[in-house]
Order: sequence, then C-alpha cells, then structure tokens
Amino acid sequence: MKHVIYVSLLTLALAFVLCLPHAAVYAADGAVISTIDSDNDGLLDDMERTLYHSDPNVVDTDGDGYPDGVEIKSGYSPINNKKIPLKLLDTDKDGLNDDWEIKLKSDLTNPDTDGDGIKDGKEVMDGFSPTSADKTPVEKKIEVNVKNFTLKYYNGGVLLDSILVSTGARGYPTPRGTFAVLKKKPVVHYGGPGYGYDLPNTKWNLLFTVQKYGFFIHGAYWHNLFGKKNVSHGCVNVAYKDMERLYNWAQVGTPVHIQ
Ligand SMILES: [Ca+2]
Ligand SMILES: [Ca+2]
Ligand SMILES: [Ca+2]
Ligand SMILES: [Ca+2]
Repeated sequence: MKHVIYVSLLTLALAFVLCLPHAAVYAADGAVISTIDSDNDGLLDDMERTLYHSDPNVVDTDGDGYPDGVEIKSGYSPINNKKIPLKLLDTDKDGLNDDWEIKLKSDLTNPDTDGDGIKDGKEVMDGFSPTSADKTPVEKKIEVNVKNFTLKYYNGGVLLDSILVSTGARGYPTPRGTFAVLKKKPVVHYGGPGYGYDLPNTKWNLLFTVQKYGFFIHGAYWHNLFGKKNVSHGCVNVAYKDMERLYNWAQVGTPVHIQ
C-alpha cells in the first residue's frame, strides 16, 4: 500500500513538473527567448514561427517523412517537400535563397522584410541590411586560407559560406595579404596561344590584385581538385556550384584577406 502511494505521489510530482510553464529566458538586450519546443522536433517554437516558418506543433510540417529539426540540420526546408536544399530554394522569390535568409534572420516568406520598398536579395547584394531600413552599409569580407584550401565569406559578421578552393601550384604562389575586389568580370579567357594553357569562357571572376598580371577568385570548370591540391597559376579556383553566388554577392571594394 505504502509502495502504491509512493508511486502515485511520484507520478503526480512528475506530471506537475512537466506541466509547469517554462521559465522565460532573457537575451542581453532584454528580449524574451523562448525555450519551448512544443512538438519536440529540435526547433524552438519561436524559431519555427519567425525564422523557419514551420508549424511549432507539428513534427514534420511538410509531411515528407523528415522531422523539421532534421531538415534544418541537414540543410533542407521543413516547409517544402521537394528534395531541394535550402541553398537552392528561394521561397519568396526575392533573390535571397532560404539558407541565407535564415542566416541573416530575414523573413523567407516576405520579399521585403524591412518594408523599405527594396527586396531582401537586392539589399544583401548591394551591401545593406534586409532587416533594417537603416542605410548604413553592411561589412562584407572574403577570407582565403591557402594551406587549408578554404574560402569563407562573411556578411556583417555572419558566415555565409565556407567552401573548398584550389590556389597556386608550386612555382605559382597566390599572393598573400589584404586586397579588395577591384573588378567583377562575368567571363574571362585565361591563357591562350603562348601561355601553355587555354581556358576560354571561364565564368564568375573577381579581380583582387594586379601585380605582374591580374589575380582572380574565379570559377574553374577544368578540374575537381578543390580542397585537395593547389593547381592554379596563382588564382583562387572555386567550383562552379559555389562560385556563382559568391560572385553575385561580392562587390567592388569587398576586402579579400589571403593567408
Ligand atoms: Ca519545435
Ligand atoms: Ca519534413
Ligand atoms: Ca528569399
Ligand atoms: Ca527591404
């Protein structure tokens, strides 16, 4: 009997704890951060409502068999049941893909988050904030690490992407230091007669310094050694799949740090 009462009391206490309203948590600026994940899918209710636009009470909002939290973690949309990565999806067709909308905390269902009449995509490409009508330019920067074969780029301190590259081969060092994008060229013909290499119609070229000749960060379609081997004549080679969005985002004047 004693044992039954003990168990009942324990159950009651547990039920009480589970039903307790979750205590509010405050951010540094005093804003309330909810810690509730009602459907237990790994995404907080507030984030589901405001950032991901998934249903905070449904584990698998788009009904494709994958829980919302799993989709976000693996780079897929919890509100679109087609198997398209967030980086290729532009739900509100404003020129800013869903992965960047989430990173920059703009509204991926509203083409003009801050209501200033300019679409989110255009604001980010032009160097302004999509979430504030404030016209202070947002700082952009590109960082290349030759040894690690990586290129990272940041928008207002937010890491937009980290991609694998291939830089200068032995005897053709990529210049180190701090530069800036000097010119954007959609198509460049590298080499040609007398160069020993001929690479026409190369897309998405960012000129960052002119020494003996110009050095670019550019797309490369003739090899797949990104992240594996440095094979260029000094330029920073990027896979086409990664280069287009970097090119569109970069602006003349965007700092380029190479180490
Ligand atoms: Ca949730
Ligand atoms: Ca799903
Ligand atoms: Ca968008
Ligand atoms: Ca806007």
